[in-house]
Amino acid sequence: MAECFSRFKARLLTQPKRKITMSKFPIDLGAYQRISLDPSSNKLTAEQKSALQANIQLCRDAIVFFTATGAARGVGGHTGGPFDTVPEVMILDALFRGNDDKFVPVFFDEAGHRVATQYLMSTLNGDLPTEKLMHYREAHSHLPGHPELGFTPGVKFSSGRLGHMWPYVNGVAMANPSKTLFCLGSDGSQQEGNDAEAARLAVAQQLNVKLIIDDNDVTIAGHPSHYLGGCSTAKTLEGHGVKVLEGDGEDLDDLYHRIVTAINTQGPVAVINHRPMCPGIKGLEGSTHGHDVISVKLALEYLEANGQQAAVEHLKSIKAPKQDYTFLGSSDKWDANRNVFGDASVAILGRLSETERLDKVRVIDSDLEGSCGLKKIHDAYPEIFISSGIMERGNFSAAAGFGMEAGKQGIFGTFSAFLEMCISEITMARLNNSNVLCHFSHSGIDDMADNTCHFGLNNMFADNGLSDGYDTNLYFPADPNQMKACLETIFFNPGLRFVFSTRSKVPAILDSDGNDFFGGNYKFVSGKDEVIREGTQGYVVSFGESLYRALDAVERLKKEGIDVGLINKPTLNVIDEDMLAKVGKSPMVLVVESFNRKTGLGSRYGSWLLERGFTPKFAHIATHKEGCGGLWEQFPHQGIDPAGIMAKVKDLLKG
Ligand SMILES: Cc1ncc(C[n+]2csc(CCOP(=O)(O)OP(=O)(O)O)c2C)c(N)n1
Repeated sequence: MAECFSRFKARLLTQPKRKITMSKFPIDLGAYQRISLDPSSNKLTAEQKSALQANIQLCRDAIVFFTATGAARGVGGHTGGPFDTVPEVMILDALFRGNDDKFVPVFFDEAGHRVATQYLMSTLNGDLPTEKLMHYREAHSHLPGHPELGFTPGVKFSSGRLGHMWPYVNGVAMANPSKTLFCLGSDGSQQEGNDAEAARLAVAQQLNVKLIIDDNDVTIAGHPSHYLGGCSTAKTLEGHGVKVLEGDGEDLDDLYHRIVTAINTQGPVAVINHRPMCPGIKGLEGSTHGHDVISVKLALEYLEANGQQAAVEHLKSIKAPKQDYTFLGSSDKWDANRNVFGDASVAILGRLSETERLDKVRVIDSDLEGSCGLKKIHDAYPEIFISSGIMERGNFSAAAGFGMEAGKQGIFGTFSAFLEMCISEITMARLNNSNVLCHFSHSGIDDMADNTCHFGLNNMFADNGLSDGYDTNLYFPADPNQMKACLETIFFNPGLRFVFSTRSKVPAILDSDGNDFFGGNYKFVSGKDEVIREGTQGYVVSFGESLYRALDAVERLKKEGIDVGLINKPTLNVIDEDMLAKVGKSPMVLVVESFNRKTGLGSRYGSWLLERGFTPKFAHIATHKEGCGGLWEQFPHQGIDPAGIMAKVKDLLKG
């Protein structure tokens, strides 16, 4: 860590300090008061307090403004979390100043979605040009939805998966035994089991880690006090032996007093700050909507009320970019498969009697019901739905336990990125012959301004059992019609079933006559691949949201006289021997996917061909590098858009 910090210092020294230019950023960040605070004094003077209050107002205005540029561009983001924690960040910044020997001066944050804090502080520290803030979450701006070390000037750590930072900071504390460290936390991140482990280690080792927890009783899908009734962050931490200092996060004197008390107390201390989400923002205070990016409308009202007219004008001038490419071979009807999963499940469950549903099915959410389609089931059949916390491992296992008996089904859903967290639980569920239908939305990289830590790349890890094990099937339907058909076939099958979808919408795939490929009497057959287009010069093999892009490439190649075909492989992990032979005997095979190039379909498809003696020209293109932020821009960035696919096919045919 020491080396890591000296690398940063070196970078800061070698980079010319950029002067904060106020010409473009419409809020005068030059007004920020660089005060120092001495932790040996536990009371703020009137001057210190008024400087802090001014800084808090300035930074809250700035956060509302520049996160709202994300709303205006359609790239989303988060306003409430970073807005809430401004008072504690301002105090820490003043404590860090002039106390290098006492602190590791990093605003480690468990809740990586509060990345606006990091960008703002990088700007105030002179590492990031101020006007860059107005490109928050924009593609190629290097300001992605979560902090990425080495990617954004001034950002000093990577974060974004809740409950992953405190355990890490414990280690940083071990590496810096003479210093005090801070870890910004939240009532959401504290729900992860990892934090319970981190608490025990910090207490046992008396690590000098100070947790500064924003307990605003808001996460994405609801209020923890409602859906996790009986749980208290403070009591949980006390139970682990952590000293807890609870109070009102908006009471500056008390907040300061508790922070310095924590500093002056040896060992781990949690400073728990109660406040409503988005205090003082009309229309958002106390609301779960405050978790997301503020709407442009509310931001304009807030900024106007605070006299930030120039910011208002700038916000009004932003136009959202649009993708205007026309994809050949697919319809102009687009839909979000993550919601289609919910609709199709509701339709299927509607065929059961209420008693049967209650007896046979349980759906367990992990605070993402609105994002991954489970909300549809919640709304239709609340009696079988459990709103649970941000506890993917435990929730998956609960779903698996419910599905232990033949004929019963656990249903589980979250983002694909967090499938990586559940691998061990998946193994144990398999060894217990569990029946679980999992929906992992936000797979791959499409529309992922959240960027690299939220990419759903390692989904093939779900198929981690032995060949003689209980059934595990992985499905990635290519369009809404196929999603519905897939669920009709597999919904009540025994074993573990993983269904993937993307954050983005997908168009309906068409046949050569322009009809819905998966419409009419189409029936989904588990384990069967499908010829989308025939070809004589070889095949592109693809699935999910990459299929319509590959189809566009194939159609365009055909127009150029290159006759390649397209195969859809909706059951990702099961070999369709007939199709493999057909493809294997052709001159060329290119696997196209948004999964990790190291662990995706392409990483095994070549072995499957070779094992059977097939030796076509072979390549696989997939996600292979850190994301670029933004939305659809992620595909060309990884070279898996139609242009990238066409270029690779031509390359292969040449070689
Ligand atoms: C391991 C993990 N699970 C789920 C998510 C998705 N997620 C992002 S923020 C969030 C809710 C966070 O609530 P909290 O940390 O209290 O933040 P606040 O709403 O106060 O901003 C969830 C579920 C995630 N980032 N990481």
